Amino acid sequence: MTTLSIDALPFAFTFEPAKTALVIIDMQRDFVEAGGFGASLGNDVTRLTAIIPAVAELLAVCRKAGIIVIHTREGHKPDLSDCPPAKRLRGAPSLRIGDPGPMGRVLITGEPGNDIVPQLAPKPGELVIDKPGKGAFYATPLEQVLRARGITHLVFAGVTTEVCVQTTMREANDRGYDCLLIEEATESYFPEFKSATLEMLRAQGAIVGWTTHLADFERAFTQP
Ligand code: TIU
Repeated sequence: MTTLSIDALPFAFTFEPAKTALVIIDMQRDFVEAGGFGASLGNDVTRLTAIIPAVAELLAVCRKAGIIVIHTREGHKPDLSDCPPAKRLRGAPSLRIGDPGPMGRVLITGEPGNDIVPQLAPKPGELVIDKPGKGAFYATPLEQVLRARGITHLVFAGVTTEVCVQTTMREANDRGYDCLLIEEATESYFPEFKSATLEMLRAQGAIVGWTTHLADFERAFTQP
């Protein structure tokens, strides 16, 4: 049994790689490319596109270490039966969920925009969880999958920090998982929301979880 310790905030994050999963949240074209759902809400997607190399590096480290990799995708069925009208009708986006856009129907499973970006494409054997909500535990088999594999610790990356990443970390925390978020591998359309989220997650003695830097995470695997 190997136990590793990572320099993290608010204190060291200790975990067994064999009982740990990497969860990459919603690194989909719909959020990180122009013409998708994120852009339709009025956001500048360039901040999110910029983290793809860091997420790819984290993914490579975890794959090499044999850590289970789980990818999530936010999206809805083509008939929108799993999309609450409150979600589709809220606000005044340039395109609503299900409308045809430059990358196919917005936020619909199976459409080009719903794909994970090619740089982070899942490998055979990696789990892909399609989710209708912001949290990856809501209306998905994620908890069952983690329990079946004996996972106790989760490493998080993806977008957006304060929406789907934070929601999923809170859901995971309430289910008893120790959660670590990699700072360079997550991003928000709003820099101030990212920094506030990092602070609130780790405040009060890791009330929701831990944060660390990609370099510190990598060091744990290279140190003798
Ligand atoms: N809008 C926004 O910041 N995020 C989302 O709608 N979904 C995710 O965070 N994946």
